[in-house]
Amino acid sequence: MVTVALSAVAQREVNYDESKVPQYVLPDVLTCQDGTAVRTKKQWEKKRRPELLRTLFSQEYGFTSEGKVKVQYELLQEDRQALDGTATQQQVMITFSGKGKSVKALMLVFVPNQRKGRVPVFIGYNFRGNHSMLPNEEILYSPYFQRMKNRKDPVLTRNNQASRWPLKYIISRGYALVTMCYQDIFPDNKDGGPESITALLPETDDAQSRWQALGAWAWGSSRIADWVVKQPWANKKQLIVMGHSRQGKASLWAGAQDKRFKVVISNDSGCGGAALSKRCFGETVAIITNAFPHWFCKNFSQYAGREEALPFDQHELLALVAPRYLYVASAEQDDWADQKGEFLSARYASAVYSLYGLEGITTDQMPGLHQPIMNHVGYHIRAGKHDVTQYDWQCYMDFCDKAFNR
Ligand code: GTR
Repeated sequence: MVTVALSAVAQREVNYDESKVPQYVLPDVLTCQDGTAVRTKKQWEKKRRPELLRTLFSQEYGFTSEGKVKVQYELLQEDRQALDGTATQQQVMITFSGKGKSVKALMLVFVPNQRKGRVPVFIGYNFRGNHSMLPNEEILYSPYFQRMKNRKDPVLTRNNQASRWPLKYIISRGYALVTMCYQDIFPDNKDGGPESITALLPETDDAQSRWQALGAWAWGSSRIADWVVKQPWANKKQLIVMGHSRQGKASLWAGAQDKRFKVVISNDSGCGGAALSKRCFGETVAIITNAFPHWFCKNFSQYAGREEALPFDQHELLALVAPRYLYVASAEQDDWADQKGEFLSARYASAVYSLYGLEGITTDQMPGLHQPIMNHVGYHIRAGKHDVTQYDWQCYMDFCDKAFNR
């Protein structure tokens, strides 16, 4: 049993018992709010998809600002012989400016040197800064970490999260990777807003549905994509957005909004990501909105302890990716993220893929460990804990190879 610091509303034990999952009714992804059944792609695209997107904007992640900021990209460093000569590495500073303020974010880019034509590109945030991905001294600290006064802080240790980023392996399979520290876009704490990109953009009138960190992180992935599509080495029709855990939530939300992401990958994203909220298994709306009041819009908190009142569930977020490729992954020991809820969500989102004549996940039975499903919707559960492993990457690249006929 896990106990988490919770407010009164959330003070109850976390449920890890399948028999205690409440009876729940999921909204049908193919039935409009006015009761109309969606039978054609046109109805989905013109009516149901926009209405679902609106619901998620207003009730969960907040509205993405439609305002514009000035965005400048500056190449700070290039090494054409990185990763033992297999890749070209670039460090590119992004400066966002608006309302008389600016925010800096640093991209770290790896492009395979051996390539025939343009390559597919993974876009994914790292947690602990660009310096956490490899030992090399020339990797600049991400702006969020540059601001840290104590240069001896252990978080500044190089290479401390390298296992999540098998760079040479990714390059050897012919994929480019563009990463950035998510904290550069929105520092991950309840007071992060004023230092984030949301402070540069016009605010929406309604404070309840105003975007916060997840909305900002998703927006940031799209700004990375804006740069990537202009690079001579990038195949702009083969962009992949990938994220782990809170960044899995953000990658799904980015993929739901930005159709340039042709493959959308959620690694152990859990509550507020791929997992169905109405199952109340593992982390719940009450727990997450309490622990991370700066992630979702304020409206989402009204469903704390009242998941049955949610007018949507996370399978509808996943469905917004259709007919593009979607992949959801879980880890055996990651009960907190509700593996079954993640699987079922992908399963129910698949109804929209059927509408397009595409095969999603067509069984209610979760596959065994290390038995990935790779249709237009993919899913795997692997042994081990909440993490990103080489196995996860292997599956993602196998899936993308299939998606891109490589
Ligand atoms: C946990 C949070 C999860 C997940 C995770 C992570 O504390 O409860 O929803 O996002 O953090 O991002 O690693």
